[in-house]
Amino acid sequence: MSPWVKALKEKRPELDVRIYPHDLPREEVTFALAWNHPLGVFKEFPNLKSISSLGAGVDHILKDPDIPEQVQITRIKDENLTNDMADFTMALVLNHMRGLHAYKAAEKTQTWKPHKYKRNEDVTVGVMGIGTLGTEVAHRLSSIGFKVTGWASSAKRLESIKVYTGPDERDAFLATADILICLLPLTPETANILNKDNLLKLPKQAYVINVARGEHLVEEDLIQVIDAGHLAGASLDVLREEPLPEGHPFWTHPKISVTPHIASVTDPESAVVQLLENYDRAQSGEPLLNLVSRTKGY
Ligand code: OXD
Repeated sequence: MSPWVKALKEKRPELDVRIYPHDLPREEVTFALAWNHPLGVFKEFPNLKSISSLGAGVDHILKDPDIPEQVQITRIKDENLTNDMADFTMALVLNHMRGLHAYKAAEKTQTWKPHKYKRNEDVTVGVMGIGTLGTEVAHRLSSIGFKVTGWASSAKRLESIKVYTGPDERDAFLATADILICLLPLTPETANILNKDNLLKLPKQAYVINVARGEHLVEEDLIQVIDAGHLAGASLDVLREEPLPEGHPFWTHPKISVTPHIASVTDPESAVVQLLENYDRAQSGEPLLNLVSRTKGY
């Protein structure tokens, strides 16, 4: 049984849960849960009220042009998801700060060579995307001594963190980020934002972490900018094509680390509580939790 069905049934045994496309009376379905669904399928469900993403992102739903206008879209906001993201980005930042990749590589040649390191307070981490996840990441890094800046599409206030706003302040933000963490939602405005022009606006020897979506990054540009010596390297948890294809240059690039989209994985047991709450709200016509704006794209 899928872990989602198991978790839903444990909390609400009487709920009729079906898995697409099997045994699914199309007109009876009012509430759908989705992750990378086959595009166009939602047209088949005339009484659908709501679709919930099974993760924090909704780009995989919004890219479907055939979702009827009245269908509401929600996403998961969950303490575990948020904490896991903050833990993972801190691990990547600290790994980079102390050069652990380089020591791992040095084991191959049995080389004992200490490197100098910087202290947290001498480094600025720029967080791109100050939503639920970005806010927690920014606060956590600030709590362990980093200077932290943020960039968001609309004005945001965070205690002791300067948040730059919109396209006009993007260059100024990029210039602050010794380590850049991308946590943006994927929208037409943010796709390919990690391109050569913007990567070159980061300080020399900056480090890039992408835990948002592969489509934010122009892959060839990243390699060029690292190989030209402008960037120190990158950690990528999300890729344009997942799994990353065999033979892709990222696998063997000495300054690029790849992880298989595991920064923060939704835990069905904790997430089903809000899914069931939204299911009840959708049935009774009440406003849904964690609703997404289809125009904004997040
Ligand atoms: C998400 C993800 O959106 O895991 O939750 O990428």
